[in-house]
Amino acid sequence: MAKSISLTRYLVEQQRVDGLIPSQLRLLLEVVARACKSISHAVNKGALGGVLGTATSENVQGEIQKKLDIIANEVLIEANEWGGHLAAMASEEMDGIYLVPNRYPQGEYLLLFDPLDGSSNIDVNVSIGTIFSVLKKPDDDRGVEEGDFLQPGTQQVAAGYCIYGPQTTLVLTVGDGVAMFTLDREQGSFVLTEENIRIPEDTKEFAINMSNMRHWDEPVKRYIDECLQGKEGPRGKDFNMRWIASMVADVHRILTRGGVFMYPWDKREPNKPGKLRLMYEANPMGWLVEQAGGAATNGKQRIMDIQPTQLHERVSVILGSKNEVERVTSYHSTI
Ligand code: P6P
Repeated sequence: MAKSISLTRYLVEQQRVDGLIPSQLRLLLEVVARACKSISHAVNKGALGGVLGTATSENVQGEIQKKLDIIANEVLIEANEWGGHLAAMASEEMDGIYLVPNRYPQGEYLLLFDPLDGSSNIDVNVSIGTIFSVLKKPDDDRGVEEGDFLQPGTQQVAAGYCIYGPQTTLVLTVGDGVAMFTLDREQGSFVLTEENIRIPEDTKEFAINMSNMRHWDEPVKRYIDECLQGKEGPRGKDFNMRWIASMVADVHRILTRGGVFMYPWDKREPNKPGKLRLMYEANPMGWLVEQAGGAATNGKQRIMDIQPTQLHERVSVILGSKNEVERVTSYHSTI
């Protein structure tokens, strides 16, 4: 049996061979992975751990927080604030940025995360996950401010997610392809189980919340309608549909077997560009998908080229198999 490669060994070898992972970034990624192990443990306890259900608070998005949202956020903050690799953090669950306390050494990285994406699935035992993105802070001695986080996705130095499903799997890129690590609970370590992930450029599977159909813009309606026409329609093939309502789970499926995921702008809240968040959902997922040979746009431009103006800004998301994303995007340019 091939010798198993731990996340630690993988990162050390990436650091040694490619120099892609400076030691401080390697430390950061290992700390995030350990935090995800703790979150996985809490998630797996479910009702036995008294962690299901809602908390009494709302997050910056005005959404009622689940108990596990708050637990996951606290685990990530506590795990990362003392190591000296970070200057500050930002989370879907916190209004403003979190500066590393002065009692700890300041690092050169900024960590952004959605601590537990897919919260609506927590209480019904469906896969959820942690999404994270790493940026570098500006090279100056002044204190970090929120504006320092407002960098386009192309500036990410690492991105990934950890999915808490039948397996707990960490999926990571540092710009040299996508690797997957499955948690070996007996050893307590993440073990490399896939690397150089490639998304097929074509697909017969789309993921979208069909209940919003009447609210979509015409290009999205056209694309989905053509898929639904199947063999008899202009696509000349039948399509399958999936919607888990957990972006981490839908993206993991796409990284594993292809597909296109869409959460487009719709008329319900016309002033919002979309539902999903740019900085800690669309950018990290967009980079992972691109690193696996896929594409990620907001219907009009590459997601990772978007210049953020707000920490919690939202974006329309179309990502996955390259040829399908290009098709949907081309329909937007013909309106
Ligand atoms: P809807 C989860 O709340 C999330 O942010 C994504 O993970 C998911 O893709 C989407 O929202 C689901 O939204 O409107 O279908 O419940």
